[in-house]
Amino acid sequence: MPDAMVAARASDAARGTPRQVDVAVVGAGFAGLYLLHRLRKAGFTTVALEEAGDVGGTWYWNRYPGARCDIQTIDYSYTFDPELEAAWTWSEKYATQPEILRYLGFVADRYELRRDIRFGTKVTEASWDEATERWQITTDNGAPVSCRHYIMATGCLSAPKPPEIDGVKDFKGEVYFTGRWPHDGVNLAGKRVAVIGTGSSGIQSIPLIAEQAAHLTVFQRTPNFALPAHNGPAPSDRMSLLQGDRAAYREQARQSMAGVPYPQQTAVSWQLSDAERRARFEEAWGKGDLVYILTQLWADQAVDVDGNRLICDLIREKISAVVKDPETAAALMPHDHPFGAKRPCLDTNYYATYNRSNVTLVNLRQEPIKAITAGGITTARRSVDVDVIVFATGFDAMTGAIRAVHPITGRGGKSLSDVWAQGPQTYLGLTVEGFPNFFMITGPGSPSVLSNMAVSIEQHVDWVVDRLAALRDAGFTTIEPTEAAQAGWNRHMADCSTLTLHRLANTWYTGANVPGKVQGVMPYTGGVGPYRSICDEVVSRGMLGFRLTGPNVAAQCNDGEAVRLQPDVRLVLNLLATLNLPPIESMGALGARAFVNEFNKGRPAGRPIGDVVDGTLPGTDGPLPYRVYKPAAPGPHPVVVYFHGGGWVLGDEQSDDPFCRDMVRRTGMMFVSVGYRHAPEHRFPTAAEDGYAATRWIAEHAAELGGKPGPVLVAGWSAGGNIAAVTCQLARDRGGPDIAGQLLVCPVTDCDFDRPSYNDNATGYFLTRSLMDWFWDLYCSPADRIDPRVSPLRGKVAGLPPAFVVTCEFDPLRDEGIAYAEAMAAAGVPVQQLKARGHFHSSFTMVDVVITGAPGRVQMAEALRRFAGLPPEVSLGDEHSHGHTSPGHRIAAAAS
Ligand code: NA7
Repeated sequence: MPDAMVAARASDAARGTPRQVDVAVVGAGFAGLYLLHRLRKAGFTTVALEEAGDVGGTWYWNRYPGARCDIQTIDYSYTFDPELEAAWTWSEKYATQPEILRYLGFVADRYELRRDIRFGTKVTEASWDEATERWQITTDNGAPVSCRHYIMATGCLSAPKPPEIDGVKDFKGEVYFTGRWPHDGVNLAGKRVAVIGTGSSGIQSIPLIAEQAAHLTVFQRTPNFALPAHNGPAPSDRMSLLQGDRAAYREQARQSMAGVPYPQQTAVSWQLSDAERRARFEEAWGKGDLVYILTQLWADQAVDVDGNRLICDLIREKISAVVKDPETAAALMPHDHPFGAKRPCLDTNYYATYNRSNVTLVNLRQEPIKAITAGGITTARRSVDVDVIVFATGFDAMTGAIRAVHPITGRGGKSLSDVWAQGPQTYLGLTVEGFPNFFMITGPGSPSVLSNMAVSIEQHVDWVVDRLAALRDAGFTTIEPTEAAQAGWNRHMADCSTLTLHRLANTWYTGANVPGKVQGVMPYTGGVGPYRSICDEVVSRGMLGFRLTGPNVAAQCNDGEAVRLQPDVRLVLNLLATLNLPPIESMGALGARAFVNEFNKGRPAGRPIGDVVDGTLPGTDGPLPYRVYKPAAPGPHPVVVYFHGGGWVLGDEQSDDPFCRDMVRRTGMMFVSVGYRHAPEHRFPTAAEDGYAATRWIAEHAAELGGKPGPVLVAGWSAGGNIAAVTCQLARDRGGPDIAGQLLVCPVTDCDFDRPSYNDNATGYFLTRSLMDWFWDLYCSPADRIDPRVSPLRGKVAGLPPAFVVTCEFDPLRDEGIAYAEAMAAAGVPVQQLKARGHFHSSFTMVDVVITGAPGRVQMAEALRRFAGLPPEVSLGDEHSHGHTSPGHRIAAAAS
């Protein structure tokens, strides 16, 4: 039939009577198939619109040689039906594309899903009709569809990216895209082949193409980390875990960070010797498992550049051990991104392929492609004649399939492309404000591609279908997220993006692979388990952040943000809640001290620094212990006198060890942590007077301690912040010592419990109102509480050294810290404040756990250096070590 006739017939159909369904789904891959099954079981009428000729999604299109999954297949499977699990056995650890496609066909048959799928059908437009509260969908094949709910199950990597290279049309040979590989295969035997691109598709296909081709030339722009898959039967250790307790295995995957049941690593890299690290690495290398090597080496591997660099070095060693030509080996070694920040690959014989005489690597960093010509590819240095060009150049990921494929018009004629012009905005990665009854499975803002997709897909589908059923049962016909909820999710996304190193690489995760695309970390980096718990919490809090309406029911809108805490603070607090600890104040002072000591033992040691020296100094009534923390660089360094936290009752000169070490590394200054005496044995004003006496002694003996003579600085956290603040007032009033600046982190500044933060954060954030009550009772009689030596806010605040005051949103002490900063500023003291959003009282001292505290500590270090008259450089940790501007950071900055 001529094309024009087909088009005419299609457009006739498009004008026909719409087919009415409850739910229309786009896509019949992993997500679409499970959606159809669940929707049907929940009693909804449905249709799935699928461009391809059969089910499979990604696995329908990506048929290039060597295409396989790279999550172990026993994990990359549906888990919703134990009978389905029993009915299917995978033949390999990593199944091939044909086997996965057979599996999806098997699933479609088993649940008779094909009858609700319209194949060969592309959606051409989708619009929300306000009057009928339905989506109107037109397609290029068959009648339009009218549906109450519209669900995109379009996958994250389904819109291939154009090659963006001049001259493709001039090429006279064969052209293939890995993502659109011909169904009946391609004969490459005896041909000169070019592969452009070395992502997963390139790395999987190159060894097999090299075996067939007369000559293969690989055009590599960015080298990638690849690990041997060691494919074969499913590993017996994983199989026995699965078979031993299938339900528990699956549940652990659902609660895990990446959707594969591996535990959280606790050992940090600097606690392990070189030999121990190498042994762990070799074990991981031998396993051939991406999720294992990405998560099981050491706790800081994915969050800290130093911990990550150790792995990069070890992988580069492996590359140079395999690839014989040193120049080729060097070109294959990634240096521009942390391991895991760009999607690493699993391979079979990838690096060894470059030892073949019929394979050439062209390093496009040294000789960019100038053009594709009739006969081949011309770079800045050579022309390569080829018969075939294979583009393994990737996808417009995450948003491409949703945004670019067809116009989606929501409420008030708003187009999704316009709404997302500055980057995707979603609530939970599932919904978009202004687009009622519209859902995305594994959309931007969901863990999707940073997880085992099978686990994320099941979670998303279950959540969406359960919600649709609940809405229907309650008489609601529309659901839409609110502006506040969506803005909150975007802030949370930006907070999460500071947790991991993904922001430090130019990848399809950030949109950097598509010229002109707005950049930012698109998948949710906070982990599968936490994400699931947030989705569940949204439901348990009355569909928080959604507006629900229906013709015969009152509209419902419980507006608010799903997560206001920093992601790691949320994890810490949830963990503490599950421990069900007795309140510290119920333990008595001795019991509380024993508890805190025990608690601190479980925390990793602080990072290595130059030197740590213990000593004692003469206090007013006898010796006081101190601990000196020295930077690695040769001194003398300015001296910071530090006072630990603990409510004047708990802690000692070692208890804020990780914080002191971190600050020493960042400031390049020397910290002297003082062991002042504690209540109830030594009540007010002992701690204050000890603090002042110690500061005076340390200032007088700075040189002996290895520090720089001259003014000192003071710093402290919590009750230690109180002592630091008081010390500054006493030093001003008692003729010295000279103090160049004060860093007050969540300080106690006043005895008044009436400020809002004491009520807002009275419980639930570890430091409670009742614990503060107890501390005050042990330290200070009611009559003494207004004394400025314990309530410095009640003292004279003029003439104090410049201050940096840190307060945390979810801290009972927040408002008194702010009040002290404001009072000092009003009195003419130079004051800078950091009001830390989403943080709690311990955020900045839990250095090893609350990763999102790092930028705050950078600011503290900058302030201390400024007070000491040092140039502003501080060690920032991760952000700048790779010389990247981070898209994630830009978003985070914009959101805060
Ligand atoms: P990827 O991972 O996006 O890889 C695409 C590759 O193509 C990558 O090496 C790109 O280099 C390269 N590329 C893209 N455009 C060009 C141009 N214009 N010139 C030269 N080289 C180019 O896609 P894949 O299909 O391999 O894998 C996608 C995902 O599927 C994978 O991550 C797994 O999750 C499964 P760049 O790195 O951008 O410099």
